Amino acid sequence: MAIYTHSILASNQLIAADGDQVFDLPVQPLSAILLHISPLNATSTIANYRLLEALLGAVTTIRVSWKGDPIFNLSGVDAAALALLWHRATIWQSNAVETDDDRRSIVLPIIFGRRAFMQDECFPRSLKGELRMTVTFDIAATGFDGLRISIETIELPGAEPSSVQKASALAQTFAATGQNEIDLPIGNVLRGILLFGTTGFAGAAPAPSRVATGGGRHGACVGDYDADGLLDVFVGGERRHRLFHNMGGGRFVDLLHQSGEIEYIPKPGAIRPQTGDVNNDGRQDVLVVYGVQLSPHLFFNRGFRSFGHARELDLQIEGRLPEASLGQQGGCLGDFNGDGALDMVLALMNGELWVFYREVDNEFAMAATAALSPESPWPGPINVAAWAGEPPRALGTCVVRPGGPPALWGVPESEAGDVTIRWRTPDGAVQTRVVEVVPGDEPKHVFLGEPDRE
Ligand SMILES: [Ca+2]
Ligand SMILES: [Ca+2]
Ligand SMILES: [Ca+2]
Repeated sequence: MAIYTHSILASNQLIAADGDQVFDLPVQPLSAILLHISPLNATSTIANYRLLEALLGAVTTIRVSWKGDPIFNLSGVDAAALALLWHRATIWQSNAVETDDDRRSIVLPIIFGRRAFMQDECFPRSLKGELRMTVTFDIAATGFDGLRISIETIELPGAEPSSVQKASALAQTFAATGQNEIDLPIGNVLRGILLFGTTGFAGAAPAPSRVATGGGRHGACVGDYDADGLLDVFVGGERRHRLFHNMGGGRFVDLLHQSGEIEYIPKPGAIRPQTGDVNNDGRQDVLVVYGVQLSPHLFFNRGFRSFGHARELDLQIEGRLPEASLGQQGGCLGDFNGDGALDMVLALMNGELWVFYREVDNEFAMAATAALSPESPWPGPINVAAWAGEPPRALGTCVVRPGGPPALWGVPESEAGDVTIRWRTPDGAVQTRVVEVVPGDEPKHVFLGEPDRE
């Protein structure tokens, strides 16, 4: 059994002066460090209510070294780019507005494998004092009045990693346009290169998007509701909802008013919609959950982005689980028992968690799934599409992320047989797999980036 330990090395520690701060790291195998940076803005100067980049600018360097040998050596901005773009880890940002202190703070993850909590990818056990973290601050340059930091670690006692991820940066200033060569590090297996420029966007002024959600809080989900291969977006909101149809070329048009009952049945107060084929007809449906006193709503997609209210699965109409009408903290769709039929989980306002396993006629519902393997050479997300039947009918595009939930396409009995699953890898190559989906069989699983597993 794997054990995870969470330690707090520094709690809201005041950094009074610029320069190096050194912390001894735990001796247990180390998976991740969370660095919480909270600047002080005691004068409440609005100019010091800074964006992420300015806040990260207060951290000149984060260096983790073993016996003086650097394992991780990046600036705050580089570490954030690595976490966001490579690990796909969220950088938590919190905002505080107090009478005399308006400020933003962030939590920056530093991960010693491709992901946190991986027993075979972390920094191995060390002796006390061997593994150290040095953080260099330049608070003066940012204009903050001071800075507080917290440092937390995730350790995996007993882990015997076979690899550890090191991270370092190569800063390069290009004097001329055209071809430029950069010497890459030697001596280690190179897992990847993250390239980003600090002046590359000088000429591109941000322009407002043509689509807008309007006021209030919103939640959104993507789905290919007309199965044309382009991902559309349903936005559920505190005040109103939208359904942005993807016209291609980066153009979206709100076509909620031409999308069937999903236009007028969902009420204001939706918090986090979800997409999924809940009736295995090969068309992507929508679940709307509410932060206000309403039961959730499910909408079956008739194809062509036309939705009908799934009355037979409606908790309120069916008189099931009256507590759900007090609202939900959240909800999701997923095949939690592996029978090929999407199930629904609701977290109710009273804290209860309910799972609704969808009943299927046979032991299994007909479905094909695709997941991006954690071992995949591509960090994702990757768009993946499926076709079933003869002639082939598009079942729509889905998005998969490494280690994330699989895309699931239901297949109706009339279209039993070969299901073609197709995706494009980041190098531009199109990959195709064909699986056979027939009544009574278990769902067929395809793992992207892992050719031998099925
Ligand atoms: Ca579409
Ligand atoms: Ca459906
Ligand atoms: Ca299921």
